[in-house]
Amino acid sequence: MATAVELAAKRIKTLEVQGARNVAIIAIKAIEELTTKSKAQNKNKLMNELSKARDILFSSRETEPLMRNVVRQIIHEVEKSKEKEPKELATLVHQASNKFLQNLEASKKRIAEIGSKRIKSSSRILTHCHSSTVTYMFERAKKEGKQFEVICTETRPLFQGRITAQELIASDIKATMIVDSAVRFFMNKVDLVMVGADAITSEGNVVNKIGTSLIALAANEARTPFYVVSELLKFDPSTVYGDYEKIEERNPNEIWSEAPSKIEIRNPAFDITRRNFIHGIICEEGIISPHSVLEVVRKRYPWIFI
Ligand code: RUB
Repeated sequence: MATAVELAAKRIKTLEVQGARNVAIIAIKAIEELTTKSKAQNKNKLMNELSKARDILFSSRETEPLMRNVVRQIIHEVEKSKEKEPKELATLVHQASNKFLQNLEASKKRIAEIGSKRIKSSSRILTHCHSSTVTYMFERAKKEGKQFEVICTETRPLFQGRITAQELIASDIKATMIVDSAVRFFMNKVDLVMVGADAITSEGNVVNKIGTSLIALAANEARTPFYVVSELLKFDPSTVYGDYEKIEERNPNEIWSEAPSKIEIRNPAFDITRRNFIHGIICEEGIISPHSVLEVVRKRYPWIFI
């Protein structure tokens, strides 16, 4: 029978659970379940189980630094603890997981509070893909009584834009769906672009759903402000030490399932938007310049660099 960790990894891989926050949350819960159900007799055995779980979760999707940061930190806390009893260590994991879940929730609220100030009643905003952080911010602005409008891209090949559109109409926010290639057509008709993030690099570049960088170029050309709405825990510390953020390449079937065999299909899931095209990163520390991101992360989350 599949373990909680294997099940979580499968749900992440198949995109049943998507978006960096949701991926991190399900991974945290799976690690917690593993330790509470573990039959490990000693700390060494528990550590083995945890490192296997980490490998399974990390290989489910490549471009998920938020998940990696929190899972790594929870395991690190177990490792450095003087406690030897697996039961006590499970309690420690439970506490650490809860702390992370609460922090993620608090960041989401703070980001919504800050970001919604950039949304006016008359605003028309373009977004791409489905970011739970972005839609939560829109819901907050709506609750504040603002009558704005959101243009959602379909987000081929897997149409996550439909999830965004459905969530928006459920919150009574006016939503318009467009194909991805219509972005330039609408760029002069929107006041702002607001997108989520999967990863933030040490240079302040942002990795998000494929197509985001093209949208940023179009926004730049049309002089439309382009904001990234994201927790700072999506920062990837390995980029400080020279690594490039890995870009997940998905199954070609998602693009064309019955394609002629001679055609090569490429299906990168994410792309990189250069910091020069980003007006600001709306995060739990405020609206910051992408240039200052490393400094802000060092202050707020020093443990991320372990
Ligand atoms: C989702 C995506 C989202 C970010 C941010 O891609 O690119 O914009 O993950 O989402 P996928 P959130 O559907 O391939 O996971 O704000 O929810 O973390």
